[in-house]
Amino acid sequence: AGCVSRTEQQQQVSTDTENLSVVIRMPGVVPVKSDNYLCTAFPVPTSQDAYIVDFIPHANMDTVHHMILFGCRSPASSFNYWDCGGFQGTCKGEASIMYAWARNAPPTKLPKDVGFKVGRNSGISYFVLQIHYGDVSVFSDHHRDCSGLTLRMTSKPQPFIAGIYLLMAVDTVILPGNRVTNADIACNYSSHPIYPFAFRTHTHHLGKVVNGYRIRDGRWTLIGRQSPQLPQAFYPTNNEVKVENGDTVAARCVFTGEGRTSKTYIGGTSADEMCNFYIMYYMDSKHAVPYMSCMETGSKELFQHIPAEANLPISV
Ligand code: IYT
Ligand code: CU
Ligand code: CU
Repeated sequence: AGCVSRTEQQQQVSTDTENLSVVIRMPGVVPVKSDNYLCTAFPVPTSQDAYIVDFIPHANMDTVHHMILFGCRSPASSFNYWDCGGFQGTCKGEASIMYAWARNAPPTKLPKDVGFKVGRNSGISYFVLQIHYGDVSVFSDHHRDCSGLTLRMTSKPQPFIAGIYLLMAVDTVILPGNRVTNADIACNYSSHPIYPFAFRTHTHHLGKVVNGYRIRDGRWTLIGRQSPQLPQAFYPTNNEVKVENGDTVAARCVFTGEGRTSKTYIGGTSADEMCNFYIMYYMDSKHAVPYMSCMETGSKELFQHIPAEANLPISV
């Protein structure tokens, strides 16, 4: 869908001196196997600072399982497109996730006056679009796919900067047959206030539910909870939860080892697991920090107070 010539398709449409639209699409690809992950890169079209203020997906529901937009200094490959499911990956060095679209999930909207800052100063010189193609049998007619998205950008400084706080477990081991394994993550927050407005969960097949919280004076306030078996998009947060200096940010992933005959570790393949809770926030642009992460294991003492809902399943 949406395939036009390469020159036409990867276009920048200047609407006036301030506003710019960038169209990022797959260059007419034919996935060759089910669960193919393909990536394409696109340079940020300006060396000055620019702000992404809206994402408009162009994805074919029949073929695309999910797509993720990353920002980085340089892409993992200089080809038109490449297989980014395996060792090659998306970016050379650090990658930051800015947008996720998943089949059957509502699209994420940035709040008014909020933008993702890109451009050489921000360390984001390239966009890398990753598309997970699901069932490949729809390509038996060899048609080409040009799914992707349009970024609406402006050079006008935004009052608030969007950012991502990633909580991830690094040392979880799930024992075979074990009915419940919790992966607990927590970090003290010691920076300027952030205002979470969307969240995304990610595990592989063994994840049942993932919850994220702010803890203040011993009180746990839910930022978001979701089943990672539902489409892994960014969902709006349940409450307006401001996170500020002195708070703790925490997450729990609930896994089951049922159906496995050996230990499952954190890793990149679908036989491994991951435990991720992404918080998309905005922050006053005066002291914007666009990317933060937490990889500390939460203590037993802290997590004995986690609300019981954290272990309740979500129907899929
Ligand atoms: C080991 C793990 O949990 N990897 C996650 C989180 C992660 C994301 C990014 C780690 C790093 C990153 O630069 I961006 I280091 C992970 O790979 N998650 C996948 C995608 O890579 C985004 C996911 O779908 O959430
Ligand atoms: Cu997918
Ligand atoms: Cu993963």
